[in-house]
Parts: sequence; C-alpha cells; structure tokens
Amino acid sequence: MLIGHNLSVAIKSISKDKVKGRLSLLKRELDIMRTLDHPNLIKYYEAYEDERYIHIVMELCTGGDLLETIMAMGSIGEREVCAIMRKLIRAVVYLHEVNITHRDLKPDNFLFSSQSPNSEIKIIDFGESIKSNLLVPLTSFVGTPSYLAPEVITGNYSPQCDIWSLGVVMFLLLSGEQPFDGSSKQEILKKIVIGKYAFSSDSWSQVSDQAKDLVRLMLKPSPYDRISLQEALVHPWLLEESQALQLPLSVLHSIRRFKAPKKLQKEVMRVMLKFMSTEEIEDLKRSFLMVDSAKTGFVSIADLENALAAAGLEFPLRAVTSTFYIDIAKSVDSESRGKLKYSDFLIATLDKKKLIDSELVFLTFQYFDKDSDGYINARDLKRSFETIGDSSSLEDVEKMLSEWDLDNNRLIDFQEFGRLIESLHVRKSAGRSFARNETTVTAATAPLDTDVQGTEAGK
Ligand SMILES: [Ca+2]
Ligand SMILES: [Ca+2]
Repeated sequence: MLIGHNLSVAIKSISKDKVKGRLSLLKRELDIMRTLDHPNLIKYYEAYEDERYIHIVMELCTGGDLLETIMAMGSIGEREVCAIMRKLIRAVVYLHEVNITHRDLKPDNFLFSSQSPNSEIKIIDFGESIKSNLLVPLTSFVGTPSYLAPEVITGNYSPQCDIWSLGVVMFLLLSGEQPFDGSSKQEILKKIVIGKYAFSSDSWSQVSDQAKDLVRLMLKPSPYDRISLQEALVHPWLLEESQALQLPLSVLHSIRRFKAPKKLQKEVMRVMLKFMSTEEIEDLKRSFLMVDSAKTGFVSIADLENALAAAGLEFPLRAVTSTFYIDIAKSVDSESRGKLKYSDFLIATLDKKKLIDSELVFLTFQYFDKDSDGYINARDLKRSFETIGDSSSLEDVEKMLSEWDLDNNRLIDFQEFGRLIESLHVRKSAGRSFARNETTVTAATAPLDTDVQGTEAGK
C-alpha cells in the first residue's frame, strides 16, 4: 500500500463486533503501541474507526516472520542467531525499562522489515502486553503454551517471564526444535513447570558450549535464578567485541549544530521521521545503538559527550555540550528523564536538509490535517497531540499555531506549513520555498485515513 513517498503501511482491521466487551483490552494495546520508541519495535502510526471496524495503521514489514524463516531454513547459523538474539534482547530491555511486559514473545511475533539481508527485526503484537510494575505480581494466564514460563503457568509472575520466552526462542533458533514439546497442551505445560528439556537432537552437536550455557541460564525454572537480560547482553556468547565509538560525520555535525525546536516543530519532525524509511535513517539508527552504552534503549547526555569526544572536535567541548545539554534537556527530552528516547535522538541527529522533500512535507501535512479540508487548524493539531498522549489545551495549541499563521486566519495552509518546515533547517536556505509546489497541491486532499481504507488489511 503506497501513500506517496514510498511509504507503505500495514493496517490491522479489527471488527468491533468481535472485540465487544474487550474494547478496554484493545485500548490497552493501542496505549502501549503509541509509546513504543525503539529500532526493533514495530512503528505505530495511528488508529481510526468507522462504523464496523477499528483500524490500526502500523509500519509494514515485508520480510516475513522468524517462524517462517526457521521453517524454510531448518535452523539458522549460530552467528545469525547471535545477531538476532542481541537485537531482541535489547528491545525487551527497553520494554522492561518503560515498564512493559510483552508476555507473548515468540518467533511468529518477530517480523523482518524487508527481504534484504540486512533487514531489521521488529517485535510486533502487543495484544498480551501489560504495563508491569515489579511490585504488583502479574497473575493472569496469557501467552502461547510452548513459550510460557513456568511461573506464568503456576501464577504470580513478573517481567522475567519474557526472558524465559526468549530462551525458548533461542533454543528453537539454534536447533530447529522446541525445548518443551508434547502431544497435548497439558503435556507441554507439565514439562515446562518442571523445566525438563535436553540438548539431545543432532543439531546440538554443532552448537557451541557458550550458546548452550546461555540457554540454560535463560531457561532456569525459578525466575530468581534466571539470568537478567542486562547480564545476558554481557554473557560471553552475546558480548560484542568492543568497537571504537565512531559516529558518521553528518551525525556529529547535527549534534554540534543542534538548536532547540519548539514544541510544534518537534512534533512535526517526530512525524516526518516516522514517515522516513528504515534505509533513510539507517546511519542514525546505527549511531543510536552504538552510543547507547548501557543498552537500555535510551541515550544519556554523557553518551553524547563521549561520542563527541571520541571524534576529537577542534572547538571547546564544554561550551558546545553545555548549550546542547540545555537545549536537549529543555526541549527534546520533554519527559526530563535525563536521557533521550530513540525518537529524541533521531530529532537531534537528523540532517535537517532531509526534511526538505516535497513529498515528505506533503505527507506530513496530510497527517496533521486530520479533517482533510486542506488546512491545519487547532482542532487538527490537538488531535495529533492526543495520539501521542499529549493533552495540550485548545488554547495552547492555538498559540503554537499562531506563530506560523502568516495571514492571521487561524489556519495553517500548505504554504505556511512549508515555512515551518524551512525553519527546521538550521541554516538559512534562500530560494528553497515550497511555494513552487503550490499549483500541484492546493486542492484539499484525501486524508491518510481514507487513502488507506479499502485496501487489504494485513500485517
Ligand atoms: Ca483541517
Ligand atoms: Ca494562515
């Protein structure tokens, strides 16, 4: 499905009749999905409803799921398994960091973003996910039998159940077999509870002792004995050779030139970045994963300082980072966690020239123009903010808009929006105006919603 700018999206359409009485669960899933902010978690765009359906618009992954991959290949080489596990574990560390327990980690819920060999793996399906608070033990029995942790079956569990499930996944990836198999669900659950499995099949003879060791540590029946994900990342089998912290020059330049965006500017950039393809932000993504020294899915200011220092900048580092710190702390890092989310990092490091792309700008304009009348008004903008859980008042939003409303009609037309985009580009670039596109885009256009309706739902 294409909506210009080569943007393809997946739409999961859920019949309202089917979820009757379970609407609160669906709402829980959406609330979780809209907060996800990590390279290895599916990107959520928005949700909308018509009389019969609720449609969830998400990133489209075309590379198939990990289960299909295993079925097709039998088993995967240890090196590849290692790369996959590293990514999955880092993504789940992030989830736990933001107090989300996935509860249904299994190969069918891991999709490859594309067919390309260096395609990214993405965790999907947050239907069973729940905001976890370590102090409140989870008790409901959910998930897929083969991947359930023993404590989930016996009741009273915590986020550690995700570690067990990843252990099962790792076992399966290395051997092509399930650690806990049986002819009935009861038989499988019984084996899990006693933690009975063996490295017996022929395929294990090819597997390193270190890999088996890690599987054993992840499949400890007692969650208290089980390895933590942070520990797993430094287990000899997963530990990466330490690499020099070297960021691409363009990323370093952006960090050095970073200028605090205003709230509306930041939101516009956030949306634009979501519309960019994985390839377009590949460098930034890799930089983020490299700079995130604690591997929690967040980048600290110290991490950024280290990256700049490693590049041996010529001008006084302190001066630069102190301004940067203030700018970042006051604007980008809106939740004041003292660390940047993935999207914050992208905003800070993006080469802003990439925003000067008429198709991308148009797509973003359409996104904000929720009622698709060709203008962004305060109500449109308020709705956009609501999708990210921001409850700014209509008054606040009007104030934000007025700054770009050059003809004072309380509406932002496409030309005015173009000026806003230009303002994101740090250096003044005379003559690059969106006015030149005016003739082709002034007509009120179909919103993202109606554009994607009627296409095959799929994910
Ligand atoms: Ca509008
Ligand atoms: Ca106006």
